[in-house]
Amino acid sequence: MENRIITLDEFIIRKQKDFSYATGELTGLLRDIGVAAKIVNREVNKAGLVNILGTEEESNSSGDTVQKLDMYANQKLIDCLRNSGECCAIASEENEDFVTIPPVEDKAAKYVVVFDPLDGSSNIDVNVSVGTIFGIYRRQSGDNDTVVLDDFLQKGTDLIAAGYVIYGTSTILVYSTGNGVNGFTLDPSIGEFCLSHRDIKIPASGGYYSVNQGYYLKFDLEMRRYIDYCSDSNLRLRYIGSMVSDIHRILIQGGIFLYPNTRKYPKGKLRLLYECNPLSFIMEQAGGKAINTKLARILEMEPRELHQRSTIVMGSPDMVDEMKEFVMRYSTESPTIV
Ligand code: P6P
Repeated sequence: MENRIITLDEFIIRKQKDFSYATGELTGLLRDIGVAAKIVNREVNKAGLVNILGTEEESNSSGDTVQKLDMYANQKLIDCLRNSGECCAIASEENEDFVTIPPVEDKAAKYVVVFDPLDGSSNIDVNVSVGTIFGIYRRQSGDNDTVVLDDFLQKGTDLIAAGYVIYGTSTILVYSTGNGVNGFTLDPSIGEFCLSHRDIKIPASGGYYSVNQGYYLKFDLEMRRYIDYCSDSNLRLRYIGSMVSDIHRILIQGGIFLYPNTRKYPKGKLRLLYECNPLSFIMEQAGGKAINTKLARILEMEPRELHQRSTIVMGSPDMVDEMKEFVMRYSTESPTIV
C-alpha cells in the first residue's frame, strides 16, 4: 500500500484533520496554489518556444529588471488566489504595494498570501531552474474590515503555512502547515502533484556550502573566515543563484546556504517576507536552522516593510551552529542572539 499514489489534494484533505479549527479554507487555498503552480510550470517548460522569454521594459519594487515570465507567474498566482475565495489580499515581489482581493460571493476571506512568483528568474533565459515561494498568514484585521499593511508585517513564527515550487528537472511542490515538511512531484501524465518526499528531515550536517563566492572580498571578516573553513573542510561549493534551487538541495542533502551583507546590499539582498521567512519556516520544520548574520532567528525578525531585505544563513543545524562560532570569534559587532 505504501507505494500507492497520494496526490497533493488527497494529502491536504487528509491533513486537514490536523487542524481542529480547520474549516476547509486553508485546504482550498493550498489546492489553489497547487493549480497556479501547474499553470506556471506549463509556461516555464515552454518558455523557450513562445515569446515569453526576455524582459519587460520595466523593473519591480526591488529594482530588478522584470522578466516576462515573472509577470505571467505573478498574474496567474493572483488569478488563482482570487478564485479561491479564501485569500483577501496578496503581497508579491512584483507589486510595490499589497493587492486587495475582492470577496467571492460576499465571503469574508481569512488569509493573506505573500509570494515571490518566480524566484531566480534571471536564470530563465539560460534554462536554469527557478521557483515560486509562498507564505500564508491569518489576517490580523477583522474579517470584514479593510486589509491593512499590518496583515502582512507578521513575524515568520506566525506563518500558518509556507512552501515553494521548484521548476527543475522535475517540478516539485514542497510545503508545511507546521506539522513537518512534505514534497510532491508533478506527474505530467496525470497532471497531479504526487507525494514523493514524505516528512523531509534535513541531515544534521552535509557536504555542501552555498554562497556567491564572487562577493568573498566584500563579506565581513567572520564570513570570510567561515567560507575559508568550509573550503579547508573540503565541502563542495554549489551556488545556482536561484534561492529555491540552492535551498532545495540543502534541504535534501544537507549543507549551509549563506547570503551575507555586502557593500551593495548592506542589509542583505534577500527579501524577509516572501523569500527568507517562508523558506526558513520550511527549514525549521525539517529540523534545520535559519538565522541572520547577527545570529537572530529569521522567523523572530520584526518586519517593518513589505520589501524589507535581510541577511540569511540557513541549513543543517550543526553547520549553522558552527558558523555562529565564527561570528562570535571574529565579528567586530555584538551579535543579537535570540
Ligand atoms: P546573486 C535571485 O535573483 C535571488 O533573489 C535569489 O533567488 C538568489 O539566491 C539570489 O538572488 C542570487 O543573488 O547576488 O548571488 O546573483
